[in-house]
Amino acid sequence: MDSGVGGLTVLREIVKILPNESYIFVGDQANLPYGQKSPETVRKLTKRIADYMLKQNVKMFVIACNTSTAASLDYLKRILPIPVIGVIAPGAESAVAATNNNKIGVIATNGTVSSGVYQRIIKSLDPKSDVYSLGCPDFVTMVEHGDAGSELAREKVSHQLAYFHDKSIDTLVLGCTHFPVLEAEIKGAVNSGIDLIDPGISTAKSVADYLRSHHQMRDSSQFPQIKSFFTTGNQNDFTKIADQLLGKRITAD
Ligand code: DGN
Repeated sequence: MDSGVGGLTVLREIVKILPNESYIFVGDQANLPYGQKSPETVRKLTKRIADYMLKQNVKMFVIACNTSTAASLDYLKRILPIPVIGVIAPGAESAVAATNNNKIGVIATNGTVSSGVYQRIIKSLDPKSDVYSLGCPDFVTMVEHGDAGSELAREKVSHQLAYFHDKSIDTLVLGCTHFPVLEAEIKGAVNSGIDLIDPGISTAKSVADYLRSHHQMRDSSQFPQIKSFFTTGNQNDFTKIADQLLGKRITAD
């Protein structure tokens, strides 16, 4: 699940390494953005989707949203009878593995930044690291409006990311699942030597590792694979952007 279409960037990575599984994706666009809401509200909204997923008999719940992960991963892990995987720990681990100078930038929603979860996990893995976090809520709106690739997006992204110019970071975490959609703009706005970390990639590995080690990975011959997409918002808006992100036409309910 995600608050909108951004989580599809995580789904895309999971499907790449687990092509035989079936997937149900819910984008809570009626309640987007999550980034400005209180942790309690985000927890309530995420739980509502988790309850829906349980009714569909899913074997695992992936919170493909950093803001929801920050607000509700620990809570949902405690109360749900199925494994729950979030995107922050895998992203933080990749950043720590990638950095050479221990200076890591994180861009995310204001909710994720003020939770301090990236900072906490990165510091627990590498106490010597310096973490510079920046809230970029406008990036989410641009992605939801399909503005990625436009001149306006390029300008806004480079204006915001100027914050990092004097920070000497060598690694930047795209700490919101909407941000990989703006990868070209982000790359153009920061020094060329900076490694961009998409937590979706390491989250996909965590999902696969869990299923493999618990013998829950589906064999291709077992069942037909199903992918279902739901939005709590407008179906046309959802599919227009989902098609671009997934590179194929989908229908959403
Ligand atoms: N895509 C979500 C995230 O990773 O934090 C948040 C988008 C939003 O709802 N503001």
